[in-house]
Amino acid sequence: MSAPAETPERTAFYAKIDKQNLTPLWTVLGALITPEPRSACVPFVWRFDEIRAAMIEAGGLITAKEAERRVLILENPGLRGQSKITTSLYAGVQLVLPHEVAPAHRHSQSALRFVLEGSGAHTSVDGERTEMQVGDFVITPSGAWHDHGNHTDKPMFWLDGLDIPLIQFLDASFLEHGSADEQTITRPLGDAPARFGANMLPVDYHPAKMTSPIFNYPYARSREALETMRRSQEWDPCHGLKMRYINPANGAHAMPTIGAFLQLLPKGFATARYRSTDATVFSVVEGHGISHVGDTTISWGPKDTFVVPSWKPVTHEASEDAVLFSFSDRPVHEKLGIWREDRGNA
Ligand code: GTQ
Repeated sequence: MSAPAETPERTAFYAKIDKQNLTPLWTVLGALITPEPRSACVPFVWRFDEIRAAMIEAGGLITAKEAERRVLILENPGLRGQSKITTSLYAGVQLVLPHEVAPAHRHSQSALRFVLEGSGAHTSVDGERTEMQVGDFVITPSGAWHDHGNHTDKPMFWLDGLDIPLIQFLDASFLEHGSADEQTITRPLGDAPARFGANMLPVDYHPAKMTSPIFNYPYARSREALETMRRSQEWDPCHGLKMRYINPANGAHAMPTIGAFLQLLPKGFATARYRSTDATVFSVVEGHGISHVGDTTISWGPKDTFVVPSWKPVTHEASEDAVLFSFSDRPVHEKLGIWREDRGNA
């Protein structure tokens, strides 16, 4: 449906009411309410070796402390200048060099980290530290104090995913800086996984937050789960073997605004055409392959990041055993009752 034709009388009327901050719906309705999602977000891949080289250069230009967070934002080519990887989500690659600290702060935005390179650097969340390994999925809840540090002798790189654009859209951003660079540690290493990650909960535990009390989901455990499950040879045509990271207290997504997933595609597996309303960011953990996203073909390998916009049909083909981490705003769609998927004929 095209907009009604312009006539001299209509044009004059639009100009007159414009001064009253009024505008006719019928000229914009087709762009406002579309038959299906029409996103400005485009399919794209960032290669880790290129990001890494730029990050090392950034490491020579600014310290983590001066930058607060030394991050290069992965900006979607269709959304340049907006600090967005999808319409609702932000992603960046963060570098913490040996003996650096990224100082303590807290904000209303929820954050995830997915570790790309390095071993043993830490993040502290509300008084508890966790040491990070490649493939670990680490979260900082909305409102939680967090600082990052690296006591190892190697640089540490991770992918950050935050709901910055969503919180910006809602005009709900709050930020506070800590009184010291590093927050006081009040709980021993491993406390949260013991309390909440052993298929038990403290008997009188009542969740105080919508975010999972687990803040590190170690790759070793998640990977082992996939490896054990593959023996059953029960493959989903669209996803291979795909798992969802959960809040163990209620089975919901680990965070209220961002869902995260880990999937295994065995060598030679080609997924069936799939689309969903939640634009999704993928981080390749293991293996090489290609994905067709709409009309775009993306080839990928370990540590590359690629994006699938809302409602763009996607297929993945793994040329060797592949593991993909991904995150999206799916929990928001689900809570609003607007999440849709299309599994084609699968
Ligand atoms: O580590 O707290 O990539 O506050 C952007 C904003 C990371 C962080 C980002 C942040 C952080």
